[in-house]
Amino acid sequence: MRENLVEKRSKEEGIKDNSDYLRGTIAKGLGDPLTGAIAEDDAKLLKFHGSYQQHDRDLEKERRQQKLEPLYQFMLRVRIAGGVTTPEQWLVMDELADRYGNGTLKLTTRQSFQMHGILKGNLKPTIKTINEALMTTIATCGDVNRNVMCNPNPYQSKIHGQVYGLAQEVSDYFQPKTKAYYELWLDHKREIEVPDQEPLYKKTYLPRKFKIAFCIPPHNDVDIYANDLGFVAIVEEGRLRGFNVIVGGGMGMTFGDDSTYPRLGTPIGFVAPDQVLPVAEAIVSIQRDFGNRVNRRQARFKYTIDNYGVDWLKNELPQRFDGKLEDTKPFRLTTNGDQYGWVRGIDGHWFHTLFVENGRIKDAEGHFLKTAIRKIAELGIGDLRLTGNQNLIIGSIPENDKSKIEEVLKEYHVHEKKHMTGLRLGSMACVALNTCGLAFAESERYLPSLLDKIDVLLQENGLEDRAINIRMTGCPNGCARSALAEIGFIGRAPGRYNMYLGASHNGDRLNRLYREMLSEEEILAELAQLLKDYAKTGLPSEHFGDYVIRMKIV
Ligand code: SRM
Ligand code: SF4
Repeated sequence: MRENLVEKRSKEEGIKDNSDYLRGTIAKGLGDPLTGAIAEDDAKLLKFHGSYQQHDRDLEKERRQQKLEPLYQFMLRVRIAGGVTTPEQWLVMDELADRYGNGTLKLTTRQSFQMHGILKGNLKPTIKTINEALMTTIATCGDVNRNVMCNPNPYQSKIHGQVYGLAQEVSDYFQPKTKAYYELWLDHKREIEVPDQEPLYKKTYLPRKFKIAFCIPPHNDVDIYANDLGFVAIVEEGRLRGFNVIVGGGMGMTFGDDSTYPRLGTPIGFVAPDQVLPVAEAIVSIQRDFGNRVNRRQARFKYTIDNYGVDWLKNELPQRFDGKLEDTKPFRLTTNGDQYGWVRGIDGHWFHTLFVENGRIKDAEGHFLKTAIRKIAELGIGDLRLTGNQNLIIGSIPENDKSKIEEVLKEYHVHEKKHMTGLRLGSMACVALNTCGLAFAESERYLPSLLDKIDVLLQENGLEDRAINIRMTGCPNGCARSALAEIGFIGRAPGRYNMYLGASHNGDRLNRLYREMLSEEEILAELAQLLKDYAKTGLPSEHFGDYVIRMKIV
């Protein structure tokens, strides 16, 4: 049976197998001056190094008319476990975005940085500089474990520090061991006498991407149920007892293919803190050995679990994990959004969560966010923390320096909470056009203007302060986790969206399809009625997602 599967395995499996531990012919392609691109197979391997080959989709037609190849450029993703960066690291990213990127930074839904628009010849100096600043791009993409998420705001308790430490440990542990990355980007000499080894991943790595997150109830700002593997901290009498283990979450689907679907993670038990790494390794190895290597659309861990069954997983686990999986412990999540404004941490330092529209750090007319954060980083105090909702926390600020931060934000007109509706503060959009090759419709560039119009409806109905999560993606891959939005939009075609309603406000229930292929006018007409009814018949503290379920609207 497995013999046959090897013969039928997907093209990507062959590419990984023959890549000499992720080297392929990337080095040769980078040096080819005749094209801005690299070879197709190498572009797949490049993902493991943290970069996607893209082209500017806005310029597609024009370039074709001019008989030029597409304007090839590269996106780089930078890995920071738990999203915590120093001011010095921020300044490096800020400068690189201007020097080699498109002058902006994207804070992603997994607490990473993305830079867009890097030309082939600039990839190496960019990656090198990132590494010199003690950050890395390795394994931010590709069939490996990705950036490990963790609640970045330590205001609640000491537990945050402990959990963050574990997230870092897990993130480091699951990085690939190949030396290809260091040779290609950091000029390390290849040591032929010390052959590469991937004790965990082996030569073909994982069947598909793998995502791990940690959350500390009651906050679910990492969307724990959207991950292949989630750890929910269980705190008793102020002490970290351990973690509930949740497996098989994922958001992606393909239109017209019912065998693909978003899936919430399933809790399978509880482990002590020192069992996190061993249980994670066992689970990753199960996915390595049983994940589908024939059909990439069925290769995520969620399908492995649904294919073999949760009971099978629980039986397989003890064969690879010596520790004890106890019964899942009760926990309560309240929200998957961020809490904005200043809060004081247990060490007396201050943390300011700032809304960053769709995670894009840029200067725009009347709103100089990029400059403001650079000025804050130049003060050299505290740290800068990326949240899983594409926002930024200006963290660890001593009491005496708080006013300095406020002055900079004011000077550069950075929007403050009071100017925004609860809906906008709960909004997220994926990148989509012009860089994402998979986008069917606009997302990041469109959602703000749609929200301007929805804001009017909210004001008409006195709902401007209600916290409602709204998320948009330009295709059904779900990068902004739109399946977990109380109001979700997924792009179908330019200017057309499917509308989904009814996810819970805390990220533990998926939404459902409400209408298909809506234009903006149709979206606003639907929302005008829904919001009017919600204002009239919604219960005082009832979340919009719960309301549409109670009223059987979906
Ligand atoms: Fe994603 C592919 C952007 C978080 C599910 N994602 C992509 C690519 C690389 C497009 C591509 O393959 O060519 C997008 C790059 C666009 C660009 O121009 O930058 C892209 N994904 C993003 C980011 C930047 C969205 C954002 O606006 O913040 C997020 C980067 C996270 C990070 O720092 O690592 C991002 N992607 C997610 C998430 C959310 C999460 O992980 O919590 C998901 C849903 C969860 C999941 O994995 O199930 C997600 N991205 C996908 C998928 C669908 C995977 C699937 O199982 O079907 C793809 C397509 C694929 O893998 O084939 C994809
Ligand atoms: Fe691109 Fe689709 Fe992800 Fe949006 S959801 S970034 S359109 S892959």
